[in-house]
Amino acid sequence: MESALETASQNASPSLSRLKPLTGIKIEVAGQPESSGCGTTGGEGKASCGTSDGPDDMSPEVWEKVKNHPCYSEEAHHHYARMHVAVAPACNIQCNYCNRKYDCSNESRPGVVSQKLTPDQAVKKVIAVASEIPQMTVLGIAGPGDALASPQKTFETFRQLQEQAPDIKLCLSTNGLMLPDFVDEICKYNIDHVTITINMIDAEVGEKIYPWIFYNHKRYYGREAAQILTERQMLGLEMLTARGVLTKINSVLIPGVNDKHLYEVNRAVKSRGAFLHNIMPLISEAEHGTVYGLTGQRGPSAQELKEVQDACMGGANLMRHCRQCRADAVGLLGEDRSDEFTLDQIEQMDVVYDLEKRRAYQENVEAERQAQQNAKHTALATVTDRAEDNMKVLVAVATTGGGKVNEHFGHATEFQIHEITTTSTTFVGHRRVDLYCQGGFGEDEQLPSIVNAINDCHAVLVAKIGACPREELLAAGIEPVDAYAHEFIEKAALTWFADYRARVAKGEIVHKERGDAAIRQGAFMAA
Ligand code: CLF
Ligand code: SF4
Repeated sequence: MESALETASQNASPSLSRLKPLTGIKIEVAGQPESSGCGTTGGEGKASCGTSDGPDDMSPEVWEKVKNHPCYSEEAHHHYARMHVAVAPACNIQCNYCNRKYDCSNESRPGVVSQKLTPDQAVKKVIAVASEIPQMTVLGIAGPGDALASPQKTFETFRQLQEQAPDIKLCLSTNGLMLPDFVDEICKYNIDHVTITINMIDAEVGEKIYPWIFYNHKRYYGREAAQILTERQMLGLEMLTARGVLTKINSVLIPGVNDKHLYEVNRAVKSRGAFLHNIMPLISEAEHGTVYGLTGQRGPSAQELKEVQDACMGGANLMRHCRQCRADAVGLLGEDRSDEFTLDQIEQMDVVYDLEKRRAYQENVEAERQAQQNAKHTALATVTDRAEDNMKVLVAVATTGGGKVNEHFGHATEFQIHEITTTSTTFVGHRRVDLYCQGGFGEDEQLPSIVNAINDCHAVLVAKIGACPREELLAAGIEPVDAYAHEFIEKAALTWFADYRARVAKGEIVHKERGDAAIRQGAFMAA
């Protein structure tokens, strides 16, 4: 194993045989074609990717890779789960947003220490989770350090899983420094999804993010370190593209450091065949003890994040549904079931890896997914108001899934945000919030933080809402709407917007621009 890793290829051609980029998820109103998500034929000007309503606009090979990957398909993330195993503790670079006591900020929310696993323990855990959660389709290694700084542990885990759980997709996340050395190894184990965190392509920007790297038995500092890192990242990306591996680029948006620069990053990674670009907000709370946290470097507001994402439209397609999950996360994106699968609990489990049962379950998921898509299209066809004007607003939506407005305001731990025009709805992200309803009672202390998180929205669509939060939301200028409970989100949003514009036209209300919203870090999630 060691020798194979040490002789990992430097020979793969970096020439570009690019995958076609993906389309976004702009949903058009009745009578107009619905632009389906992660296609391979477009993407220009599309708002979001990591999605698809169907395989029609991409090659069968690409569709096969993305259709049940919750990060590469926005639509799939409602149906399929991923898990991470924390087998890679070491790192070979220092990011100013990282404190080694915590999970890797590149792919995880800092603040929670992982239970580090050996490859054998990790494989056992994956098999146990796959048996309990048959919709778990992807296994990722995303730290808590860098997956390729501990290559033996990383690839031994993948090797065993390829043998024991052949239907699980393998996914790897790396800072990219050692990537060119391991492209052969990545292909050998059919790891066909690789994330590279690329925060800059200019060493002058990079030296503000990376104080040092450790490369070829030597420590490099400042601009020289950043220059080596960016060259290695670009080479690794090109090599993966040439080998047909799907790549996603994660970028941490650091206001005042790389916010103006990420557009160039987007274009550079697109030209090298990146499949998706995931621009994530910096998390930099002082208690994490990171350089940025301690020096007061702030993260972006919701609108700052959206502005950078919007500016990047037309380049590499954007992922907007990332939850910055932990390096040992288990479950659907946005939920974390890792507590159910500690090593002690796994020891007690009667684990059987039943491939047929998993397949049968996933066939049912696909049937349900298709039924939801069909029902959504039918519902959208009934929206008839297609007046053309330039008005557009954001709405927050409380949902438990199924593409419907079906969550009570008080039970929501996050809201989906959609941008609505008269003719389209576009998913623009999630906002995490503090749970309002705790122990059966509304918690008024939480309300200001919820208002802050959706303060740029004109309305919040919910299945139900109590009198108290309703009044406070109205006072804050956000309209609580429960008239469309259990309707499809797009139809509900468009119908509400038609009604809103009618009320504005009649002079019943005055349309005003909304302000900015805060990105909530470390919100209270437990019910
Ligand atoms: Fe994990 Fe990352 Fe693979 Fe997904 S996460 S290694 S690509 S399986 Fe996904 Fe989590 Fe965002 Fe990462 S939501 S932090 S993008
Ligand atoms: Fe931390 Fe990940 Fe950066 Fe390494 S690559 S310093 S583990 S955030």
